[in-house]
Amino acid sequence: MEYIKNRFYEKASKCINEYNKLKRDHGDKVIANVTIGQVMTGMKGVPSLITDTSKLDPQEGIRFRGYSIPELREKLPRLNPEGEPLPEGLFYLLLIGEIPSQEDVMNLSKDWSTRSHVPQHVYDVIDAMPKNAKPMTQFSAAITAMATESLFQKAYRSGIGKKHYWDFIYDDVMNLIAKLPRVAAYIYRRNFHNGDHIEPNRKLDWAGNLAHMMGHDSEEVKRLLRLYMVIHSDHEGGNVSAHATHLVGSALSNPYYSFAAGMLGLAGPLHGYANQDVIHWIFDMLDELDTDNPSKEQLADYVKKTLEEGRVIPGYGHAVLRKTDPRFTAQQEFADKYIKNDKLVNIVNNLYEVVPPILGDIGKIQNPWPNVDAYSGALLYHYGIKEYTFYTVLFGVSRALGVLASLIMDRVYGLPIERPSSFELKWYIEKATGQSGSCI
Ligand code: CMX
Repeated sequence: MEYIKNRFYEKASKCINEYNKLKRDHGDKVIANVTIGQVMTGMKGVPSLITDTSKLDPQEGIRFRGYSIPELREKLPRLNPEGEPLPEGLFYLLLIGEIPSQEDVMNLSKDWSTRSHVPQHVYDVIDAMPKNAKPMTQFSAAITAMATESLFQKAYRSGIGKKHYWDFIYDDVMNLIAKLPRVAAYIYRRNFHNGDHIEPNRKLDWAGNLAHMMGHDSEEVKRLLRLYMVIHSDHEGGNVSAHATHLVGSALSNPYYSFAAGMLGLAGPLHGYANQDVIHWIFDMLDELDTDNPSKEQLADYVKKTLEEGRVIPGYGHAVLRKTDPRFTAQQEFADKYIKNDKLVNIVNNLYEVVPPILGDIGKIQNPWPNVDAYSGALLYHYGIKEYTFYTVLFGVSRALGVLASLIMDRVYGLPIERPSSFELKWYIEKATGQSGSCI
């Protein structure tokens, strides 16, 4: 599928010139000051990364190469007029910056299908782990084990020059993305369906095949997973999974290592683990209240109790967003259209009314509104994917599209190894007050 690679490089080579010119002519230009507060709140708002694939506006939410989620649902190619856009099209957009034609998307889908073979030793690595190893433990180990396939690693050892790195990274990325549904489905069937594995159907698209290999072959699940894979793919460069992938890639670690690092970050409760935590937290609540249909008053009391225990409300809040996440809204619209009278979906909708005012009243929480993770579990659960410890793996499969498209761009630009400065606490205290602190 060389024509996609060629089309990508034709566009990307213009960016290299602009990158080099900016570095050469404007390297001394000051673009921001950094406050102590920013250092102490996770470097929020410090411009320090180049990410072209998507941009997150605090009020409006994510735009992928300039397109909002509603625009993408309208413009990206799909298999039928009623369906959701194909993630292949979203990846093409992230990589090349153009809405692809139907033919481009079908070609990419075929390309990924031909690259999707997973070597036996990867399955052996998964099978060597105890069944109670968390799905994300198995997923990240499998991705690391696939590094034996890295073309970039081999080419680097053979002495290729820096300007050719992107070429091998590109093929590693395509191969890795192509294999992820098989790996994810393998873990799912191993853990939850007695290792009764299902072979891929080469005629299906990337997300459709994932649904098929998981054993959820209905059109409804395929449609849901296509939407899911599109909306979870990218959230600009500073989130933990994107930043970790980019950071590890800056050491020229191969894409398998880089992405495995990103997945280990996604597995954290403040990031992608929140999608399973939401369902876990709701089920704990239903157990405690001994009902499957809690009133809004009961929900409010349970939210307050969770906060009093010093815990976070999973699925709510965001480091950048200051409004309801449009990824939440896209899933709510999907539920409104296709799902009637589902108890879990109703609870998630009621929580949307109950939680924000309670979080808002606390004062310190910057964003009381729901994020993507507040809704996704209820949809998966409705369609029979009830094994919620697996949900973060699905997030991970999707996240590959964004962070790995960016990784190719990183090597196109030839970005250097990343190395911000660190100082002792007392250095900051001295900067702020002129006095030295008493900390060790
Ligand atoms: N429930 C309770 N407290 C919350 C909260 C929530 N949902 N969101 C933020 N807070 C608290 C923070 O823990 C912090 O408390 P301390 O000052 O005591 O440490 C305070 O409010 C200020 O935090 P913030 O500036 O509003 O938010 P951060 O940028 O620090 O954190 C996030 C953002 C997402 C980690 C946080 O909102 C959170 O923990 N949410 C719940 C977990 C979750 O849904 N994560 C998924 C995010 C989306 C994704 O990456 O998948």
